[in-house]
Amino acid sequence: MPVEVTDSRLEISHPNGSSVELLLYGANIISWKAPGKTDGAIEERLYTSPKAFLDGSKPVRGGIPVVFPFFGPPTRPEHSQLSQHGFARSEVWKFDGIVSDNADVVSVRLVFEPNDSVKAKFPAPFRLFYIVALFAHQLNTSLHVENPSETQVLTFQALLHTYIRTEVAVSTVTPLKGLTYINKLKPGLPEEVETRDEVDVKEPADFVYKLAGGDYKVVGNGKGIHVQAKGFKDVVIWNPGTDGKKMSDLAEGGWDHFICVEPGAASYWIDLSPGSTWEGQQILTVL
Ligand code: TA6
Repeated sequence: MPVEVTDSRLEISHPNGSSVELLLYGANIISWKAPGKTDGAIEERLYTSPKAFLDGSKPVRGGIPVVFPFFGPPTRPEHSQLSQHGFARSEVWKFDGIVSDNADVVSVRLVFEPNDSVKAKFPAPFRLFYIVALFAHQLNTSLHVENPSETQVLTFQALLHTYIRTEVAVSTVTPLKGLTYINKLKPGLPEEVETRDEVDVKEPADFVYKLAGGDYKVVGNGKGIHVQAKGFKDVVIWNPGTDGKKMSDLAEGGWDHFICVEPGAASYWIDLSPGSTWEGQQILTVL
């Protein structure tokens, strides 16, 4: 069966053996297994901490968390009752059907409409759709934000907080040289310009690159993932390093095995006019 649906998860299988495992909680992809283009060995391409909470009690430490309606800690009064990175990653989404099922791609759609709990803390009307499309060597995830209001503008941020599995000691992200970035580890300092041809995260990193171009490669030991983004102007590069010891849901040394490459609207806000829909897409391809 290309798509197995249980009360809490979706399992998507591609004819070539690739697979995706997704929790309805947060529409959080927790696993993407795909073959390399040369050796054909099917490997896990994302990092989900072995200590991640997968029971819906806490946002998942890993995979591809969906961030909406804002990135980072709440900074606006209308978000004062919400937690870091908003609620999309910690609410239960609904399976909304299979979009395609053929030899090339198996894709599904999920939907989230505000429940009473969300409405109480975030009264603006909205609807979210999330399309997950599994190809032979590629995983596309697309977030659609609908503004059903006839009068109100919907203002939000959105980001896909992707944990790319890779060995930090030998991995880099390119191309980021020349981009302006906010160093979140040095709050209050002016923005900086990236001077490195290749960015590594051997030291803790929490960088919001602005107007980043939407085409990145994470490579280590000759293997890696091509990350393309559409609709998301920024990209966040994060790894806590040994500060990860303070995170109860990040396994010891887990920080050595991922780089978060997060296409997003992180440094700017989107104003979605009444009756409109916005889309942000991430395309992950095995190199
Ligand atoms: O995307 C980077 C970041 O904003 C970091 O500042 C760090 O907080 C990370 O997200 C993880 O956030 P979380 O709420 O999942 O612990």
